[in-house]
Amino acid sequence: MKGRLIVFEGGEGGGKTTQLARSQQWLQASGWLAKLQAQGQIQQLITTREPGGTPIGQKIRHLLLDHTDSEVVQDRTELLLYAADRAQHVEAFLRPHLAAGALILCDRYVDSTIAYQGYGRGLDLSLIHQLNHLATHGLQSDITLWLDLDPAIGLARTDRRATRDRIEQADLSFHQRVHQGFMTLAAQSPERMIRIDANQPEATVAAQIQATLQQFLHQWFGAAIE
Ligand code: T5A
Repeated sequence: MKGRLIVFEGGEGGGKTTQLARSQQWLQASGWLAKLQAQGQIQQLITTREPGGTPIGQKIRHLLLDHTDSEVVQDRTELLLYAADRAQHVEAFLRPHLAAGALILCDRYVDSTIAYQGYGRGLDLSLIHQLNHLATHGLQSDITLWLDLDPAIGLARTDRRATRDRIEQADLSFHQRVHQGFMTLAAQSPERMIRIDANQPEATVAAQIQATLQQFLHQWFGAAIE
């Protein structure tokens, strides 16, 4: 049994968390999950996120996002903390579950570091690629769904919340550079990174994602499902 890793990516307020939950519900309600399990193709469906997919990662997440001290988190510190969170997540969570045959829905992965710390903060991209490799030991997603939304719209959505985390507080130009980063990544690897138009009603976005997932599930397990 070989698990699969499906990653949801995008800028702030793009709807990843909402759509990841909807995809989980759809996989259960549509019967796909039950079929794959009955055929011995998939062991279980699990969801996770970065940062914060492990107990150690939760502590790192707190340092990264809920940091309220007056001390400024330096850009390279931020980069190393995201890499440390990922190293723990990959070894302690993703790899064992994939080896056991899980279908994993993951909120953010390596592309976020390239977009936020590389394009957003302006840190050296080749250094980030090396760090991503160190943290993942080469573990790549099977597909990445990029929820593409104008950063101004995404930030307006997160503005409705009572508080904004440290990265959401960065100015619009930072988030525009992050968006540029995701656009570049999607253009470089269109077969791995699928663009989803996130500037539509929630149900329309969900339908687009379901159609994409359906296509990949057929590709991966098709013969056994027909
Ligand atoms: N980060 C992360 C890095 O800098 N480097 C890294 O390597 C990694 C891994 C993570 C932060 O860390 C940064 C990126 C982030 O800044 P987080 O709390 O996980 O922090 O934050 P986000 O992933 O950005 O989560 P958000 O909740 O801000 O955005 P989502 O998940 O994309 O959006 P969601 O689903 O919560 O929706 C936001 C709001 O919009 C509404 C929802 O109801 C919600 O109110 N909404 C819609 N409204 C209208 N139309 C739609 N289609 C809508 N879909 C959702």
